[in-house]
Amino acid sequence: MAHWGMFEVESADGDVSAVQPYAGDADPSPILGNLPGSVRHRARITGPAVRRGWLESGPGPSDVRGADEFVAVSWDELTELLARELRRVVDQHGNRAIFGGSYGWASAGRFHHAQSQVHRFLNMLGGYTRSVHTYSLGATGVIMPRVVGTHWKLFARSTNWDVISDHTDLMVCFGGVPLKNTAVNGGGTSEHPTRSALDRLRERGGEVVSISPLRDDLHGRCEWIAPIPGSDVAIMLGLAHVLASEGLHDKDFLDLYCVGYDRFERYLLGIDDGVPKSPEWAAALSGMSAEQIVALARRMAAGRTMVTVTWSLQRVRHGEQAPWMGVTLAAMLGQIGLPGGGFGHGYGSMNEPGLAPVPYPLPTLFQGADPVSDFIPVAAIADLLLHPGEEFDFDGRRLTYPDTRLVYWAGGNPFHHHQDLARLRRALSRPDTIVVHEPYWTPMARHADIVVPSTTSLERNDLACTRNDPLLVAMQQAVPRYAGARDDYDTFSALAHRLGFGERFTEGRTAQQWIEHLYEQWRAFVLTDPAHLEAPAFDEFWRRGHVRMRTEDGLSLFSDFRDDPRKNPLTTPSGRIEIFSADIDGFGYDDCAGHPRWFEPDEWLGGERAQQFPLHLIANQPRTRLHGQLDHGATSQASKIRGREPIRLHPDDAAERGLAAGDVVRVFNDRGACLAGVVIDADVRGGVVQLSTGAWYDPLDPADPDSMCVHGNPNVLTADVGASRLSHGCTGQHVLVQVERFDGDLPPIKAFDPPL
Ligand SMILES: Nc1nc2c(c(=O)[nH]1)N[C@H]1C(S)=C(S)[C@@H](COP(=O)(O)OP(=O)(O)OC[C@H]3O[C@@H](n4cnc5c(=O)[nH]c(N)nc54)[C@H](O)[C@@H]3O)O[C@H]1N2
Ligand SMILES: Nc1nc2c(c(=O)[nH]1)N[C@H]1C(S)=C(S)[C@@H](COP(=O)(O)OP(=O)(O)OC[C@H]3O[C@@H](n4cnc5c(=O)[nH]c(N)nc54)[C@H](O)[C@@H]3O)O[C@H]1N2
Ligand SMILES: [Mo]
Repeated sequence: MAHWGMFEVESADGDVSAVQPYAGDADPSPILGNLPGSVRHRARITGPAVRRGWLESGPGPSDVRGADEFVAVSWDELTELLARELRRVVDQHGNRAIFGGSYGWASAGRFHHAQSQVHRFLNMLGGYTRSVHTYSLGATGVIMPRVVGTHWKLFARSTNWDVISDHTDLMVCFGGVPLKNTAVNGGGTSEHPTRSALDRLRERGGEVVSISPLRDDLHGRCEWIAPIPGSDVAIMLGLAHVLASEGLHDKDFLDLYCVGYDRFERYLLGIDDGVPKSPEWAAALSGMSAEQIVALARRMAAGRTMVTVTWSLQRVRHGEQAPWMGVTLAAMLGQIGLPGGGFGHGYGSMNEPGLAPVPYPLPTLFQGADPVSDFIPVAAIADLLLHPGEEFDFDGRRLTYPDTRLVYWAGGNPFHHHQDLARLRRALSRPDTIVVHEPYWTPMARHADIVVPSTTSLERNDLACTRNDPLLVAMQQAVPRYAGARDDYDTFSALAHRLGFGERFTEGRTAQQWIEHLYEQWRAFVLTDPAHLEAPAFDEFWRRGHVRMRTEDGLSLFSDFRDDPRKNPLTTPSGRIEIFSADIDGFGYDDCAGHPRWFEPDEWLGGERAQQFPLHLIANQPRTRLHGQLDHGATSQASKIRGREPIRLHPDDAAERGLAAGDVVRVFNDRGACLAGVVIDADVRGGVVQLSTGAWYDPLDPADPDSMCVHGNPNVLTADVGASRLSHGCTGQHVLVQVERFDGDLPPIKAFDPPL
């Protein structure tokens, strides 16, 4: 099992030679094509390594990280060095000086999950400064609990795809329903139902409207509307204005199930600010016509309508507004909780939304509690390192960045996930020591002082399952461990023994004993469920390869709340949907108000900055891989152009710049530049270019933090600013750029060659 699906492998010479998708998966992901040859790829880390400057001069800030040589050390030396350094930092600076960063997707698998391992280890060490929320859902994770009492239930207990196929008349999809993203689910997935669910909806006569800068964000027949990126909230307000002014809004629903509609309506109608958020107003901002907006609003009110918002719409500045306004629009239609109506967040963002949940807890490695109270919103990593001691706002609180001496990373890649990589490189020069566990020489591993080689999931046994998939899977080791790589668990066990808490960390179990233990804990629980399907003893489970769990089918999001709002209130302060939040209003932020509203984006075609950088770059998720993982694999490499990441442009934008398909271009703004390979495509809106994330950062001059990336990583261009003072969510999805042909000698791609 991988995050992108279930499969079986054939192996030869210690590597994967072929991959067969699970027979029960009707729509397996092309990402599986990256696996053959991945285990023994030259980008693997062969053994423990320490940066030469760190080894020779000891811990301390350094601006040669990322450009230095490495010295091979033995595992015993590595354990000794690392244990001593952890002890030093804790004794001299306290546990809060350790940032246990480790945001990232590492591998599927419940036991060898790198984040669980590193957090458990650091908790037992006495704690660490941690991060909260995700790059995926930074704004949603803060705003939606305040609006509907939860954010995870929006996905885990979302309206089921079968219910949508059977009941929805009109699906209005902000951000489309990109099939490419449904390949992926955190922790894995055994089925991919989105394509067939949309087909069945249309066969029944249902209609789909996709509002997105890219036509291929919706597969199959649909009405494609391509407004100016970043204008979605204005469009939703325009639609809401039609509903309110034509009396098409459901006043009973708003009275019974919501609070604060009146406050919001004053804003909508322009009563206080003199600016009605009319279809004409929305048209001027979005490039849609006012007639189009009026007609769409009337259609939405005429039948069973589902409003969906992809996660990408909140990965921008003011990212709170799109999901909040999406819920508000759906509340005005009055169909939240009805089959096929209401609101959805993340259909086409991840496979999970629309899949039936498992009604019991999953096998989970206990991480313990963190004795340190300091934390940061996850996307504030560079701010943390650059501004120790400074105060910042987060979700109504005033917090302080601790003084970080040691960064401990296992299972993620900040050079994939973070914005403004030049700024990140400067931030990474600040701490005394950076430790990275990685199977591969990613850019993050190259910026480490202590490099700890990890196994990949193919080299070890594990258990896999997720909260919205019927299968609990035995992930069986496919190939022997590569060279000097070790399981993260073994590394942490050795360190814990050296530091005096080995027994507590391991509880005396080997990895295989842990897997069996986690399974048996789960099994004991499942056996108490009278409706459970199967729960064989461990040996039998391991022989069969998987067991099938019960799922709750046919869900409609918030139907229990709708059925009985007194018995099943939302966990908001009012128990209802907060169209107006008195709490947020009370924070007095200038970039997030008490109700959803339009804020002009920083990076968009409607603003002044577009005169300097006239193309809107969409830095979305890659079709050919998961983030930066296995960028060297066959599926990912097949999409590259002269080794560079493809950038898609509209034919008019290409013609204006004299570009032909297959050209290499320099993509740039005032933060940085990268090279990319041209694909010309009329399915991209004019004025928009699309360059997915995930090409490994490959600076022309590794010693220069501002160096051009020769490979096509869009995060050299994106701004490192939070969504707002409320959430500080990641804003990497949008950035303004200019593009010009690159006629110089093409620099080689060095990202996959190990450092000296
Ligand atoms: N511009 C822009 N930037 C974005 C986004 C965007 O939309 N636009 N999206 C953001 C989003 S939603 C996300 S989730 C992030 C993703 O960012 P990340 O999750 O950090 O990216 P990955 O490449 O998946 O990094 C996972 C790393 O774990 C390593 N790994 C795999 N297995 C193991 C293991 O067993 N042990 C250890 N120690 N390591 C292992 C892999 O080799 C890989 O390098 O990116 C964010 N960045
Ligand atoms: N193949 C693949 N699938 C993945 C991942 C991966 O790396 N590879 N990563 C997974 C992860 S961790 C996450 S969090 C999810 C992310 O899920 P999302 O954030 O939803 O995914 P994206 O592909 O970044 O964006 C979806 C689409 O939104 C559209 N869009 C962007 N800006 C705007 C806008 O202003 N308005 C409108 N209307 N549309 C806009 C873009 O055209 C884009 O294709 O994807 C998951 N799925
Ligand atoms: Mo994500």
